[in-house]
Amino acid sequence: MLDTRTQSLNNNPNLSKKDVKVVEKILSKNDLKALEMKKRYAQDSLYVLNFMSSPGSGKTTLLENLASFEDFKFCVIEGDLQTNRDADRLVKKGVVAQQITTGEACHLEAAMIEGAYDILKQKGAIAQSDYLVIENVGNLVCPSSYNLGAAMNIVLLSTPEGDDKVLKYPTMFLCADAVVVSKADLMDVFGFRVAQVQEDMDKLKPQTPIFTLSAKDPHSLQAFKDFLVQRRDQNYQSEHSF
Ligand SMILES: Nc1nc2c(ncn2[C@@H]2O[C@H](COP(=O)(O)OP(=O)(O)OP(=O)(O)O)[C@@H](O)[C@H]2O)c(=O)[nH]1
Ligand SMILES: [Mg+2]
Repeated sequence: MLDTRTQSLNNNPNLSKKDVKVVEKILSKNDLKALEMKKRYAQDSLYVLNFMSSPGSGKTTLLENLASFEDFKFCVIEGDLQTNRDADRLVKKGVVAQQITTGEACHLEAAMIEGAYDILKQKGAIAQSDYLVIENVGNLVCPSSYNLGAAMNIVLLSTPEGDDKVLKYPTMFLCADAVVVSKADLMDVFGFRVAQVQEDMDKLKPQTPIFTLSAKDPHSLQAFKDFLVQRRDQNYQSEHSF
């Protein structure tokens, strides 16, 4: 039984059968590793969140702000092409964070998570956390193709990026178990309409929760944090197949 991605690749006249086989092999290897990691998260009673968005949408800022909640104990795996800057920012907030530098790769893969996870485990951070947040490489395309075994995939869209992105980048927003509209304080400056995001998500993936947050307004974080706690209590597991 071929999944929908493979079917669409098979029907793509620009790809030869050989191309399709190669793509299938790489994806299935990552999927197997993601399954293995999912079992490890469960053994460690860890609820795993995969944060994805364009570069600069506010992923790390959101994590910095979540660090102030006492009932949200988390550690972080950071993905960037280069530098430890994001991990360093979180360490300053008292969060144990392990940086992965991917070099030229525009996404994280499950095998990369495994290495960083082992280090967090050695540091004792896994035992002390209820949540592991994976901050994926800033990119609205590639990370949506790689399963990391997370319980939830959370996609941020910041107001300066524009309210038309959901249907322009459907593969990413199809992954979303929740959408966060970030930088709400800039909404009027950029003429951003949350109603447009809602309308497009209703077409693409109805009933996906949408949160509107601003780093300038700590109260706006409360509902989002409560939602994450509730999802963990329910042991909600994403049904998205990558
Ligand atoms: N006005 C405003 N600025 C914000 C908000 N959240 C983040 N920023 C700013 O946006 C810039 C990028 O934020 P980051 O948190 O580094 O974004 P990121 O998604 O982690 O970026 P990458 O890791 O590079 O993909 C920083 O200058 C933040 O201060 C917000 O709610 N309002
Ligand atoms: Mg970041």
